[in-house]
Amino acid sequence: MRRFFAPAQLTHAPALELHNGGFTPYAEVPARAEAILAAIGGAEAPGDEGDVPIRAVHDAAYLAFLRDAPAMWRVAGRPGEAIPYAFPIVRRRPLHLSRIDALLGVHAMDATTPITPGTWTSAYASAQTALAATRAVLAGERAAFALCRPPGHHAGADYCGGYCHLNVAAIAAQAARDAGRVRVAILDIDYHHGNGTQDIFWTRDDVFYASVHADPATDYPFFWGHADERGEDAGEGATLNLPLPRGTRLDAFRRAQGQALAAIGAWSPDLLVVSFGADTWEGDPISGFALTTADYAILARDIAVAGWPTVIVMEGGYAVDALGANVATFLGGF
Ligand code: SP5
Ligand code: ZN
Repeated sequence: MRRFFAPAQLTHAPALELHNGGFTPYAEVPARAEAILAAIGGAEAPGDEGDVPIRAVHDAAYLAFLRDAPAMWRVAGRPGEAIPYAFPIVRRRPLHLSRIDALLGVHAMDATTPITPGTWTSAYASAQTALAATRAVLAGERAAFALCRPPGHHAGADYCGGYCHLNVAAIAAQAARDAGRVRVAILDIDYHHGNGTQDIFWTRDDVFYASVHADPATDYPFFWGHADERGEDAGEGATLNLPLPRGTRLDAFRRAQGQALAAIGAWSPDLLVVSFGADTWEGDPISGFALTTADYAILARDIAVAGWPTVIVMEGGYAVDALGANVATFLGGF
């Protein structure tokens, strides 16, 4: 399987994240990508398609913010990395503010995702990696892997969060649409619900979003991913959420993924994007499912037998020592 990665994706390396009332070491470390790269035996460098396919998903003001926030933070005299602390609660009227703290609140969904001077470079490269894998599949590959890092599925059209800045799965799906694939589906099997992807396609009937994830009643991102969220307007019925309890093992996960695949099959996609997170692994330090390394081959085969052209993008997975084996095993199932 062709696989893609750009070294510039390593530039984003926050030291700390604010979580559970204190600063802890940042979980989404560059070593994640290096571990995967070693396990899969390297990857091709993506090309550079510029920002047009990124702007097809993300707001221009948000992209400018991602580029400018670190300098604004510095100019404001702040030490460390840019982190928001005040958020415009739902239904506040839109205000056109310029203070860095206000912008951080507008463009972030949490305080666990610092923006560093290397963030834009890494996120941009991660998006190019997703696009390269998408082009490979559009050109006839049955499946291709984008070693995206930073990940993407928590990022919305105009906000970051959950270690994500640019929604690489959405950028891949949109690029496939713009290349003429009429019906695109996204299967999200990261431990966490992909709130950003859901938001981006919430009212659209051209991209189906199905997610298997930890119940948001107990797990981040809390405010999205409940079973009754099904999309709205033209997108009604084109979103499927399958929350599972902590402790979930292969059988229940596989059943839920099968339900997602059946819904995607009924919808008849021209191309599938898989948001793959290995944070469903039993030893993940921030998650609560109990999949084993061998389970990933079974889950991958269930997806592969459907036969859709498939772009696999990397999302979460924080047990760095096991990450390479988990990802390699998943890819080996295709
Ligand atoms: C892409 C993805 O998997 N994002 C996950 C975001 C989860 N954020 C909330 C949980 C933060 C837990 N932080 C643990 C810090 C350990 N140093
Ligand atoms: Zn995750």
